[in-house]
Amino acid sequence: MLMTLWARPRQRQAGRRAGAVLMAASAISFAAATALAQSDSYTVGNLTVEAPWARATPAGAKVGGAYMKIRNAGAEPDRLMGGSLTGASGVEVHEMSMSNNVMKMRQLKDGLEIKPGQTVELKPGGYHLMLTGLRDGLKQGQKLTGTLRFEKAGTVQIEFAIAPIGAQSGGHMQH
Ligand SMILES: [Cu+2]
Repeated sequence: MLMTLWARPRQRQAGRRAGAVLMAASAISFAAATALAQSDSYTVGNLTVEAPWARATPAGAKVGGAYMKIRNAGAEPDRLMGGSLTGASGVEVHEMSMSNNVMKMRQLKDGLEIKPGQTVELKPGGYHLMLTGLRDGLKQGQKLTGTLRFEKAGTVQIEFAIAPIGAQSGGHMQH
């Protein structure tokens, strides 16, 4: 469990670096990179939400987790406050961390800060959106739709791809 959690971010960072090189190349490749991101990327104000995904739940589960990357290209900090999703009665911003070999989870009541120029990643074992009161659970291959709410940028409509139970990443973003 621990090994998996720690091994993952390295792969993802490599992907991010490749993305940055592509963006820097020219206006033409910038357009290409934007086209590649397509439905995987949502912009609201100075924020870009990338590769949102959720994890399928066992049948009957009432809670689930959703993940994404959020980039702040602005000059002011903003905060992810929560949102609303079809099929879930609540959406909370949570942080998971290891303490004395025990995974602990807490709600970030003041939201999750995204500093200017920073990309914050929500991922299994770390920051995540906690979906509560799921009506039918989350099924692999389906889409989860709704909105995210930011303190300054406001709300944005979003669609989460649903990856298999136990997935450590969205999968669809690894080309
Ligand atoms: Cu949680």
